[in-house]
Amino acid sequence: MQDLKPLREAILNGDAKAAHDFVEKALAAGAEPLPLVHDAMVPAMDEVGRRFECNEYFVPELLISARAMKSALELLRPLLIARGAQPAGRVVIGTVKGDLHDIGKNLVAAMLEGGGFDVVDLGVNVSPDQFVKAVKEKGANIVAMSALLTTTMPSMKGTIEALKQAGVREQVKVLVGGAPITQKYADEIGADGYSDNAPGAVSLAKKQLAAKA
Ligand code: B1M
Repeated sequence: MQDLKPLREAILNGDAKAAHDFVEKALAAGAEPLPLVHDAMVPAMDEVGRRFECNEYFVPELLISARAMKSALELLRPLLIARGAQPAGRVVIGTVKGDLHDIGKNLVAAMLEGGGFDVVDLGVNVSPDQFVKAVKEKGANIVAMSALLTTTMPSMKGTIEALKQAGVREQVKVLVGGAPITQKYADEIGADGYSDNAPGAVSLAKKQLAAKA
């Protein structure tokens, strides 16, 4: 069994090139993709999340670790799909209508991917109808919305209403986040969960799906 410590370290240190090179060489030497993900990369991202929660890591460290994870995953994704690996769930994510802030949303999307989720990123300025359409087309079981402006927060409520009207509200767990969002607001609009950070969003998504099963 290959020593996976350098891959774990590369992700913890946010070294995208080292992570990518390690995976490339490991695959060329005949390594199976799944253990690389499950035994090194996902635990490394879990550790990144833990360090973030105890203020050892901050947003810049999250961003570079997520980028390293992404660059290694790009090599692995087609192989995992070909081997029929089941994603943890399928998430449709976007920044709500009227809002163009995407740094936090991108971080959440990358961390969710790192956590084994299949992520459909709709980008920014996403209308309630676009969320509904994506849920139907992609068969998502999680909708994750981000808002950074107090003026765009109501679009989260609008999206939940649109999901209800389209008859798909029960199919999905709705998770919300972004600087002005609070647990109180999430409760008021009928969301299933709220997180104030990206690693927390991954734990929340896992918890919500486990509760649904
Ligand atoms: Co704007 N902006 N901005 N801005 N901007 C804020 C948000 C603001 C607080 C600045 C301020 O006034 N102090 C303010 C909002 C005030 C308010 O609504 N009360 C503001 C404003 C007013 C505006 C404009 C209106 C300015 C103007 O044009 N007059 C305009 C609006 C444009 C629009 O969206 N329609 C605007 C524009 C911009 C830029 C384009 C210049 C740029 C965005 C670039 C980009 O995103 N590509 C920008 C930026 C960079 C900011 C600040 C400085 C930083 C935001 C950021 O990226 N934070 C911001 C001030 C601030 O927040 N300190 C500000 C880092 C990021 C990692 O954190 O996004 O909070 P965050 O994400 C976190 C968590 O919130 C959580 O996890 C992430 C990682 O831990 N999270 C989720 C986020 N989404 C989640 C979803 C989940 C779960 C967790 O789902 C489950």
